Amino acid sequence: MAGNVTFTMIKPDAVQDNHIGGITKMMEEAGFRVVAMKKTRLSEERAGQFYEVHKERPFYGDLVKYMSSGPIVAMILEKDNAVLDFRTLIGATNPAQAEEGTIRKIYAKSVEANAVHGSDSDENAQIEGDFFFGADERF
Ligand code: YYY
Ligand code: MG
Repeated sequence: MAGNVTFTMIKPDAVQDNHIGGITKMMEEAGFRVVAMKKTRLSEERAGQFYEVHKERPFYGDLVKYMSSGPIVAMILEKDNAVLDFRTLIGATNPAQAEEGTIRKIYAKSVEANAVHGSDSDENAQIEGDFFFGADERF
């Protein structure tokens, strides 16, 4: 059965450009409830840990630098079928391939600066949420 939470980050460019509100509004209007929310900045070491699954990929070094280049907003979101419905809401990794009306189509600047992260499985949603939030930060 599909789980009911996913994890997202609003990435540094979108935070820098004052799109926290616009992006969060799209999430809420799509039926997601904010369970946890935090503005923070990842060190290179923490960003490296978060994206460890991509360690062997050619873009890993740049991605880690980018994700630690400025503050991000981390969130746990709740909705039925959260992981898949959220991937639909954000659109393709490469914004040039993202559907009209998706968060990445509207806010992404490039494949790397693609506005938001979204978990790719229920298991990773749990792991990624736990990476940022304790039990007393979820409501
Ligand atoms: O899950 P998603 O964020 O859509 O893409 P992933 O394939 O997991 O890659 C994570 C992250 O890495 C992506 O959001 C941007 C960056 N990236 C990149 O900079 N260049 C690529 N060719 C692929 C991904
Ligand atoms: Mg991914």
